[in-house]
Amino acid sequence: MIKLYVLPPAFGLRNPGPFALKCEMALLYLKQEFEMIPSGDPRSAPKGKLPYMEDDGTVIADSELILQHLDRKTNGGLYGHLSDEELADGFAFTRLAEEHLYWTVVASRWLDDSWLPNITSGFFGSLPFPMRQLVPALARRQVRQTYYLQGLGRHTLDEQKDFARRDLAAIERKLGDGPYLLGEKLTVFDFGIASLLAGTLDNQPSTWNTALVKEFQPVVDYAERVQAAAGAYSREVV
Ligand SMILES: N[C@@H](CCC(=O)N[C@@H](CS)C(=O)NCC(=O)O)C(=O)O
Repeated sequence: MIKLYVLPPAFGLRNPGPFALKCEMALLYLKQEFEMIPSGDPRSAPKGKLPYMEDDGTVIADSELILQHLDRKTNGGLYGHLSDEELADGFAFTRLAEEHLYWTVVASRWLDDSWLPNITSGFFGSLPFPMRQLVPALARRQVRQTYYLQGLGRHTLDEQKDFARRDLAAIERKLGDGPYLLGEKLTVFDFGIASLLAGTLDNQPSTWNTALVKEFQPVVDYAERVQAAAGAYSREVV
């Protein structure tokens, strides 16, 4: 059976990692049998990040490589029916969401002083004192450095928000009237983009990034539509 190693629930999210939720949606879409295994510390993952997957002795780390593996395993079940133009659009918008907009989600959780207690309780709550104080502070310093190296961390908060708004406006325009990114059909690219949006829309309490996404109602509706179609939600659904 396929094993998908993911972050444990946090911030009111059953699957707080957008990259893991994307893989969960793909596994459901492909009707694969799998089990999700909460794994507290990403440092123990093969590439130091979650998710990673084990499939019959093969270990695959990174959500995009997981999707490539699943596509090969199912003879093109994820990408095989898409045109070159659809693939180009899909990968370009995935990069926009996962490699740019994503960093503003990270910053809105980790670098906002008022949100820090949620990071401490959500990710480090099981650590004994004084580790519960020290480890989040060290991890936060690393996030700040990474955000600076990525580039967005060099801008004022207002400038960061406007970068994110331009990403969200691009997604809204690309969606147009279509229910999904590429029009009428739900594709693998919706899984990654909607997972990222869903996490920032539903993390509790909300962040400055949540408020930004809510400025774009068609994008909010899209995130909801994809989660319903995929049968997997970021938040706890009762
Ligand atoms: N490109 C990776 C990104 C995975 C990623 O950034 N995962 C986060 C959780 S959402 C993580 O493990 N972060 C821990 C770290 O960077 O130390 C993928 O698509 O799987």
